[in-house]
Amino acid sequence: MTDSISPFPAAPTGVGTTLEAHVLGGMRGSPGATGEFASLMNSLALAVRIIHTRVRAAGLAGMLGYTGETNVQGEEVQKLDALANDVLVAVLERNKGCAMVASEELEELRVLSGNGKYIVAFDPLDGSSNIDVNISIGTIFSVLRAGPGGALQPGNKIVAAGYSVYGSATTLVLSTGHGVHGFTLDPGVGEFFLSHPGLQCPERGSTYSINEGNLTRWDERVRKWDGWIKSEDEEQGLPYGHRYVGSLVADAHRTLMKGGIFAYPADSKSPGGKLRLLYEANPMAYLFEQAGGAATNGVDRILDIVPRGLHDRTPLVLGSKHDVQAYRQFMLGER
Ligand code: P6P
Repeated sequence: MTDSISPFPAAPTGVGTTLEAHVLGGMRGSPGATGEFASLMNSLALAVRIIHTRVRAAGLAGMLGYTGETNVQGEEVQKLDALANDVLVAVLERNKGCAMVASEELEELRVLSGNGKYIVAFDPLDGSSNIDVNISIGTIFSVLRAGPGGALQPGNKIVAAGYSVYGSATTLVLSTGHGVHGFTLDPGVGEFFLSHPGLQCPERGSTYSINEGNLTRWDERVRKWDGWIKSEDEEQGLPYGHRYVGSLVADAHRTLMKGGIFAYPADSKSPGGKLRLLYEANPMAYLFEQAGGAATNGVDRILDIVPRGLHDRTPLVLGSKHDVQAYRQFMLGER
């Protein structure tokens, strides 16, 4: 039975698949699974649910605005940034499967009391500049196995990644290595229910997402690509429409769902790129590849970059395989 609203068949009882049931279902095929991984996924979902309530109530609870502190990135810390970070650390501290965390808001790696098997890297609240104007923001995370490399492992070692979008609905997009699945929070129940099973990034899209305000700061090859993608050429399906929210989670989510390309290139102001490798680029790259898309720094695969520090930055290009490949051709001077 498919009801008139949802494109997905509702369960006979009208009760959907919870995130917990979905993750546990995925574990059935893992001999020797201890449940530690599933428990970690549920802890992350709990943290997102708590942050959801704080974000929704922020305007009423005096939680908008700045703390007056500056973080390791040199950015003014918003009250909600600090709160989201505290929620994630507290929830993961209680989950003995998490050995340590790396956060945009923490200068150093935080070792937790549990000697668990996993490391979690996160941007607790991405899109800070949009918090006070009620534009979608989100939490981004990736999970690595604890090992010699600590948190400085390349993204190809990631075992799970996800992001939430605190938008018109709160959604959680997650991959544990078996495709990408979207869950929508039912605030009345306080549960995430499977709403977008098997998300696939279309082979090609029709929008490009980049901060055009940086045009004069880009490398000549980026400017050439930018001029090409907005040129009038019906045969090549151009121009693409321009969409840019300024929250990575929002721009990436739209690109994952509808296809197209998101790019935050290096520029004269941010010569190494603006976005952070460990807890923004890597989780997004993992998700896009799991969904059949692509993610590069313009030339190289994001997931193959070996981090040198917790807060490394990188140029980031995410999107449909066709569109990312076209961008790469400009970067290689092939177009
Ligand atoms: P700009 C938000 O502050 C953020 O870190 C990402 O979420 C977003 O993609 C980017 O910065 C926006 O940067 O320079 O376009 O405002």
